Parts: sequence; C-alpha cells; structure tokens
Amino acid sequence: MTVLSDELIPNNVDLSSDRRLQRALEAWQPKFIDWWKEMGPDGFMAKDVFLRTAISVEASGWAHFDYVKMPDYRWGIFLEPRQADRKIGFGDHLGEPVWQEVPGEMRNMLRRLIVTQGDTEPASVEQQRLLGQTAPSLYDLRNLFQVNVEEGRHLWAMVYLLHTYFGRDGREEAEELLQRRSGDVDRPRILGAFNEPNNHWLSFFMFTMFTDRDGKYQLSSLSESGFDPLARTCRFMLTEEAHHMFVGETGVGRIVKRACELMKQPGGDVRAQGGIDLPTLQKYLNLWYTLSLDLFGGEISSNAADAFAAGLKGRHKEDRYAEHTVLDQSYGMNVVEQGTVVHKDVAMRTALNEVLRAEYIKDCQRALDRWNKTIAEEGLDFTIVLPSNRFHRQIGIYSDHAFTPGGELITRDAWNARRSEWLPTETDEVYVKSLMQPVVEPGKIAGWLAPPAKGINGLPEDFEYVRLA
Ligand code: BYC
Repeated sequence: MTVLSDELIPNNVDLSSDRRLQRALEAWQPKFIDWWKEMGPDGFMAKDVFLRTAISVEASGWAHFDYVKMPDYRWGIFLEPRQADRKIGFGDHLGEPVWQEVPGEMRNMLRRLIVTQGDTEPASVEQQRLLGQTAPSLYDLRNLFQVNVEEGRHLWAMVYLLHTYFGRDGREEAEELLQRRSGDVDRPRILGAFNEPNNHWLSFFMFTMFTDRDGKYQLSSLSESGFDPLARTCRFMLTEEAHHMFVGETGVGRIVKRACELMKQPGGDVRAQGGIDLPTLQKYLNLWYTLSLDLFGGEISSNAADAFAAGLKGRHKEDRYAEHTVLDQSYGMNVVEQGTVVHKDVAMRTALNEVLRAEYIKDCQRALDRWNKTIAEEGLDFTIVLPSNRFHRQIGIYSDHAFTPGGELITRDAWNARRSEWLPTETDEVYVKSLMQPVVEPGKIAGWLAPPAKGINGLPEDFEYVRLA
C-alpha cells in the first residue's frame, strides 16, 4: 500500500482492519493534540501555514503543499511498502527472514530503542516552542513549523510501533512520551541534547544541522533492523529528515554569508552592524556539535554490541560492508590511559557507536567545507572547524577528562579558565538574543541573515508562507 487512507488517522497500514489497535490509537490521538496545543509552537495555532503533507509514500507523491492550521495537520502512520523475502542483513541472525513480530527475548532491548527514538521527537518540538515569536522571515517561520509538524509525525511513527507490538507496556510508554518534558528537572527527556535550551535561531540552525543529522544516522541504522516494521517506518522518516538538515545547513550557511558581507563593510565589525560574527558562530557550533556527538552513546558500548548481535540496529548503509557479523574485527580508537591519550584496538561490535559517529563526523565536515568555500569566495580569511571528538563530551570515555577543541588533554582548571574562548558565554547569549527581532513582512529578512537561495516548492521568496493577518 502506498496511498494513504483518509480515516481519522491517515495510514497505509490497513489500520481499520484491526479495530482494537485503531481504538487504542484513536484514544491516544486527543492526548497528542492536547500535548501539541500545550507544548507545540506558541502563538501560531490558528494561523494558516504553507505546509507539506504526505499523501502517499511513493517518492513521486508524498509531498503535497497547501495552507494548513497546525492542529489540523494530518499526522498519520506511513510505512514504506514491505519488501518480499527481506532477510536480516547483519549480526547473529544474518540471512534469516526478517521478523514481523517482536521475538520475545528481544522485547526489552527493542522497546528501549523505540522509546529513546520516540522521546527525541516531542522533545525537539518543546525546545523550539517559542522560536516562532522571533522568526527572521516568513520563509524561516514556515520551515520551523514544517520541522515541528514532522517531528510530531515521527512521534506517531514510534507510538504506532509501541501500540501495535508491545501491548500494555507499549501503551504505557506512549503515554509517558507525552508526559516527559524537555529540560524538566523531575521528568526530563531521555537524551542530553534534548534537554538543552534552544533559545534563538542561531541555536535552531545549529540544532537542525547537527542534532537532526544524528537523527539521520540513528534512523539509518534502525532502518537496517531485522524487525521489519521498524525498518520500514524509519525509511520513510528519513525522507522527511532530509528537509530538516537542509534547514540547518542552509540556515548556518546564510548566517556565514551575511557575516562575510558585513566583514567587507568599512570597519568590518560584524557585531557593530548587527550581524553574527564568525567567532561567535564557531562557539555555538562547538556547543551543538559536541552535544550531538554525545547522542551516539559511549565509544565502547555493550548495548551497541548487543543490539547489533540481535539484528536490531545495524550500521549506516550496511550493504556497503563486505562482512556483516564483524565477529573477528577490531576498531582503533583513542583512549585515555594513565593521563595520556593512546591508540587502542577494541572489539568491533563494542565500537559500533563510534563507527556510526565517525560517519556522522565526515558528513558534518562536508557542510563545513561548503561554508568555508563561501568565506573563501568572499575573499576572507577564516576557517570554521569541527572541534575534536574529545572536546566537551558528557557521555563516553572522554567525559571524565578535559580536552581543548584541538583534542589536547588538559586539566579541568585549565579548561575552565579557557571555557569562554570555546563555548558561548552569557554575554554571547545576550548579544545573539538581542538580534532576534521578528520580521514578518513577506519577502523581508532580518539583518543578521542572508536571504535563501530560492523559495519553497518553486514559489517566490516574497510568498506569504504564513498568513499572520
Ligand atoms: N544522553 O551503551 P551506551 C533524532 C545512556 S536524534 C543521556 O553508551 P547506547 C532527532 C544510555 O541510554 C536520534 N543518556 O549507549 C533529532 C544508557 O543508559 P542505560 C535519536 C545517554 O545505549 C532532532 C547508558 O547511557 N535516536 O531522531 O549504545 C530532532 C549507556 O549507554 C546518552 C536514537 O537515539 C545521552 N546522549 O546508545 C528530532 C536511536 N547516550 O540503558 C529527532 C535509539 C547514552 O544504561 N537509541 N546514554 O540506562 C539508541 O540507539 C541508543 O540508545 C543510543 C545510546 C545511541 C542513544
């Protein structure tokens, strides 16, 4: 099935044939809407937003554009069509038929992966809740809302799996996904980065560039899963994720471009002209990039080894590898031993979080290369860099030590003394927030940001992407 049914909950999983499941999801739906109204974009629920909605999961037909009020968005359940005879592609069950039901012994591990994935989706909407009030243009405002509604749909994707395959436990987990709150001391979201404040559009663009990109790699490895319904839902989620990373990469790229224009003005002081200077941008990059590195989990992880062995979570594009059990392989990484960094080989299965993180880092670097090309083309001398994967880590083997952005091991005191060179300070935060004045006239754009290269879906830049009147 590729075309979506037009029921209360749009879906391509023949939901109406399972009345119990349908009723359970229809009972969850109003709670989701209540959560959306309470924790979704503040102040814009009644506005018409020019949004993309899925109407079919075929590549040619899933993107339908029209004005929608966000609470009326057609959140639904979309899985990629089943592939006949699909086999498990890695781990101890390599070559066996994929599972359509959850094998009993894998239930807990699988539930934990699905809940962790699901938890990030509403968390990001909560983090971005107030950003609409300071949007730099209607184009950007619309993109924020597009990202938000799709994160809402990704929550639906995980809740469908919990309700369908995990019985009462799954229903309870689905309730809890609506009860935790980003940044709440008593009921925080599960993963670190999703409890961090996202206070302004510089952080929003960094988040969609770096944190959504973790989403790409996590979804990609779950899309290899031997549990077929998870693989199929993640494959469809990846098509939506691509737009979020586009928003982040081009958003940062437009700040860079504007900073370059201002650097070339007489005096060249970017801040004096109301722009975001490149050293400040680098600090926010250092922050969001390292928070996102933490999302891959520990460098040495028995959880990662178990999930791979079980056939539940593979590597990014598993097909590219010649061998799929990795039993006799090792992976070299830097570890800290007796106060120095040494290179050490660890069993490949336990290093799989690090393998995925390494792919992610390469992907991030490609975006930096594009931004740096812009700077060079403007004739300016500045290079944006990714800090070392050891810098500012809160999860994994480097988190007990202090490293410079260059990767040099230093004392905690020395690190604290230099923190303000590397990460945003209170003063940076006050300055960046001072720039965040809303611009809501069609075609107009805030002074700290260059215009987009083109409008949405072939429309002009001055199209009224959100009707505020
Ligand atoms: N913060 O063995 P370890 C997205 C916990 S983003 C807090 O090192 P493991 C999106 C870990 O849970 C993608 N805790 O790591 C983006 C474990 O706890 P327990 C989200 C953390 O388990 C933008 C303990 O530390 N998807 O979609 O191999 C907008 C030891 O863990 C963190 C997924 O994450 C952390 N950063 O791997 C919207 C995929 N890291 O069990 C959406 C599903 C680790 O000892 N999740 N811990 O209490 C997974 O695959 C894995 O759970 C992880 C961690 C990759 C997160």
